[in-house]
Amino acid sequence: MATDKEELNYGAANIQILEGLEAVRKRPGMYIGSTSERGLHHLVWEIVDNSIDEALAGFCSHIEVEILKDDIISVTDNGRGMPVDIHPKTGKSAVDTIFTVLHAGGKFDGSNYKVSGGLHGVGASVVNALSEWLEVRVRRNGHEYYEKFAYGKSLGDLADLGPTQTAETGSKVTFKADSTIFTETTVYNYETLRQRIQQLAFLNKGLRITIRDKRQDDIVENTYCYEGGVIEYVNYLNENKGKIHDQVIYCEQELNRVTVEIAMQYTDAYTKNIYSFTNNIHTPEGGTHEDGFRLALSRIINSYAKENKLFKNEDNFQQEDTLEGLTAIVSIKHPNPQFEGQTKTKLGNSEVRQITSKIFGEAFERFLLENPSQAKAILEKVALAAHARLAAKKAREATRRKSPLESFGSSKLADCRSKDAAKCELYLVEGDSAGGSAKSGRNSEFQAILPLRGKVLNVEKCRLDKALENKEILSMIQAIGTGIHDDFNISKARYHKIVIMTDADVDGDHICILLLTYFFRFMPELITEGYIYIAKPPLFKLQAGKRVEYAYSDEEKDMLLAQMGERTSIQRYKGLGEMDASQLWETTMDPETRTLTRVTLDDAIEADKDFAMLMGDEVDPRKNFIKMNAQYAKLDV
Ligand code: 28G
Repeated sequence: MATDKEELNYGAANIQILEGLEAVRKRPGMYIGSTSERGLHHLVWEIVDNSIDEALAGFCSHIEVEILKDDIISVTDNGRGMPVDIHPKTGKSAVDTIFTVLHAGGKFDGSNYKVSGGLHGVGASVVNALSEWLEVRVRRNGHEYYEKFAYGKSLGDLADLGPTQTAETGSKVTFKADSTIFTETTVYNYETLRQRIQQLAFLNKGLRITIRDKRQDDIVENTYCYEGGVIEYVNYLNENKGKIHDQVIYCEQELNRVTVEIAMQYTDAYTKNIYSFTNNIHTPEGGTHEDGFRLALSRIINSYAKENKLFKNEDNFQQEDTLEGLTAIVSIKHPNPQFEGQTKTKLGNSEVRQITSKIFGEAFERFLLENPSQAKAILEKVALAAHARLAAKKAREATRRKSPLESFGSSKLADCRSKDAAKCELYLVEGDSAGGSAKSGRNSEFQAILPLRGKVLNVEKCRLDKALENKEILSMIQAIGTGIHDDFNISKARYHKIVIMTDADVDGDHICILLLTYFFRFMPELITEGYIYIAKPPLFKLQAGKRVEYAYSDEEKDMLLAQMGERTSIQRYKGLGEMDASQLWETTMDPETRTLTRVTLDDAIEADKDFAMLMGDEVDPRKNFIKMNAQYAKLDV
């Protein structure tokens, strides 16, 4: 029995705890970034991160993530099981503390147990606070334990359900997101979860992770486990690319409590793909780990070239020469990472530059010495890149000299009247005929139209200097006004919305991917700053008497058809060109009624792989992709 005084203290502690989680419910965005679809998925990562930490501690080899009917998420791991012992002060179990105290078990408790952790890394209590209900089961000490919560509040102390049949240990968390918080959607996207889970499997070698979708009767699932970790990640990214050398270069080492793991391989592409991670978090803005890697890479290549007397005209390779065609994964684990930058995805810890540079530099130097033929191939690639750099510089200077105004004469741009970039929109339209409809249908105050003819140049397969000889690309650069590549300056953008508008068919998709490739390669900030959009033209027009409706998907068509009755006529739009100016305005361009999808860099890695597959030299996967999509297009009819 508790004394009165203890009762009082216990109550006080409880009130504080409630206040903590109330704060989360009041301002969820502060804890999980947003309450959009993205925030919803964030809940899953907060829970999965705890399982990953248990794996990093060396006690968990398998994690299972299930989406159950009603969009309930269940995460299971075979770790030691969350501790169940009672905390002497609060009188509560450790499980209870993990789920009801803000930041419990996180990086805030001074221990170094927690290494993993999403961008927000706020822990299980935040998920609990934002769930209609959450259930936890722990297997430990030969017993199973259970506790349930609603809106973050315990519905009863941790219960001992008695002995288990097997000696297996682990944790299982099941929760349903609170739909009054996640008002946009509570529906999980399998592909989003699958991609990140595959990435987590690549980043944590040997860890097996399963994702299973049980929302439909036919269950969908994927299991990932990579013994080679980041080496297999590089193999996967380079699958459809021409390799300059066979072996993926690899190092893994710990120094001053920082673990550095790097895998890299050169391809015959002209672009670089360096993906860096800190504690499994993607750091697209780079930081000291990436800097250290790049520094060591160019330092070692230059000293190798010097020692082997490989320099001809040049006396030095620049860093960018050593990056051309490179695919690299830089993954570090740090007990106390400092994130900086616009989106807090840039690693700031200064000591990491040295550590990464030293670990990678030694390994890479050794690789070059031990593998002379692969070293030769790499050095030749770098030398070629250096020569191309000079040619590209000349070409770039040529575009810069032309101001947008003097070159509009040759381009087909129909500009808008407003000069307020924040209000202006540029529509990139497939084909002259759709371009014509768009020009007559638009609101010319703030909407500009640039018709693009034919297939936009494939930038994956050429260097910058070639890309700049392409008329379509030139008129796009000139219209947008930012310059490109190293000369890029977002503040010069003449439009804050750039909308890709192509036919809803395979060719249209292809042109859209080509344009995205182009932006991804040469103007990535336009994507990261959220300037790039994809327009969604309707697939069907339904008419019953005077009532006209547009459907943007098959489901929508079926729904409308059921509403409008038997005698509805259906027109399937095969292309934008079939719409007249007013239809195009109403369905695809009118800010009041249109649907635009904002392009994000979130899936840049996936997208880049798709690009490589679509554009690369290996024809078969490309054919398959197009066939697959052609099939979908057929099924749509
Ligand atoms: C299923 C979904 C999510 C987890 C564990 C295991 C331990 C633990 C979790 O400890 C944190 C640890 C000591 C300060 C640790 C068990 C040590 C011994 C654990 C999970 C922080 C709490 N035995 N498994 N937490 N302490 N799985 N999966 O949440 O240092 S959380």
